Amino acid sequence: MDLSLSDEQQSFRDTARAFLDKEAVPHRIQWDRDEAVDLAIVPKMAELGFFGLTIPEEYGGLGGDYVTYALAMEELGRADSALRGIVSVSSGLVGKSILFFGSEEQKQEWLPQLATASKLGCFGLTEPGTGSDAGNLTSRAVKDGDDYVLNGQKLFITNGTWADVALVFARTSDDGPRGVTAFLVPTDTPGFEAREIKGKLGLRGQATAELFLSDVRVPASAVLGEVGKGFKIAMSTLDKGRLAVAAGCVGIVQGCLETSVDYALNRTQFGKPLAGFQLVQDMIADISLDADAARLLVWRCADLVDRGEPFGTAASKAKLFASEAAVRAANNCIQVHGGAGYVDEYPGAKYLRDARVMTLYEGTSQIQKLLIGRAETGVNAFV
Ligand code: COS
Repeated sequence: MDLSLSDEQQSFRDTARAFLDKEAVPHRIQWDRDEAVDLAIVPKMAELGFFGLTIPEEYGGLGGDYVTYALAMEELGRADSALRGIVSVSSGLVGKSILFFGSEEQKQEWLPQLATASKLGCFGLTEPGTGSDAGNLTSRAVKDGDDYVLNGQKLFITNGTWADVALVFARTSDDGPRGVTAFLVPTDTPGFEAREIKGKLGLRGQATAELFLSDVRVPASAVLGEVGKGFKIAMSTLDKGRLAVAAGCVGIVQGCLETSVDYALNRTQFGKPLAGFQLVQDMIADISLDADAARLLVWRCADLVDRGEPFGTAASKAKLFASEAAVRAANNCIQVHGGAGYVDEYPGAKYLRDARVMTLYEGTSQIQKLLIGRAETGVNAFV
């Protein structure tokens, strides 16, 4: 399905796919079993432009559009969602926050490094006590002379143990979401500790961590944007993050489609290929429909971003549909494969385990529904 993609967009997608088919797909099972991707792939991905895609050229990026970004995220999701997460958190959530809310000095300092992945970032919003209710976070930042001193804990932080800089959201006053401020914290600051969380169902190749902040002292110049505006930074950045998650999910669905078709054509039962059975075609048709529908929602959202139109609700719709579709498609994929689908020699099992978190992080499916419902009715169900 190539809906009016430019030559440059198609070319980036083709190059990305060829690269990932060579450098990631053959290794993803081992990375998953080892619970760690080989980070040697990160600079190679950066060279291709994955990290700098939508960062402007003046800050060391490619200055690309969001449709191309969505294509890149789709290819990463098709190859290995663990890699997609590294990119979309470091250059997406962290890089975009700095790009849109940072001072010129912060942009000059961090963006060229994030665009080339010489440094990685992590996004410290979620806490043990606040997941969906992010505006109630309890980590604190107290002004002390020209500095701020941060204390608190963050949970389920992608890239947490790999990151060089953490975008930490902490409370500077007791005013709910309006009392939250964003800080750029180098992870080698004394008092900052990251511990990897093991035993995840999926995304096992990706470092997910718990962060501990004990009297972490940063200068006032570490504040990103304005004091008390951190929640807005988090929310508007997550709108774009949801687009990236949704695009990655399209890649999962696409991967499920390709492997299911391949298996159905080559596996023979009752004297004919599985593809000749109507009930197998039924499952493949469902995966194909999910791929098209999810991709169209993603491209619509990316196009809105590129045209400077409001896109928050479109991002929620794309994320809601694509993440649920990814789980559905992975289940269908395993069903097409029968017993073979249950072992990781075939990609369906990993697609399912990786897809499962997509309906949870960056806003659960229920949060997306309430955001869509709020946009449609004007009634806020969160109060
Ligand atoms: N862009 C910019 N500003 C936004 C925004 C957005 N998308 N969404 C909310 N805001 C602003 C509001 O305009 C409001 O500003 P004012 O103080 O000027 O009125 C402020 O932020 C508070 O907004 P709201 O009242 O909606 O806050 P809530 O606490 O009700 O937020 C939800 C509710 C559920 C929407 C929010 O907490 C949320 O998205 N939760 C999910 C968190 C999440 O995705 N976690 C995953 C973390 S990364 S794995």
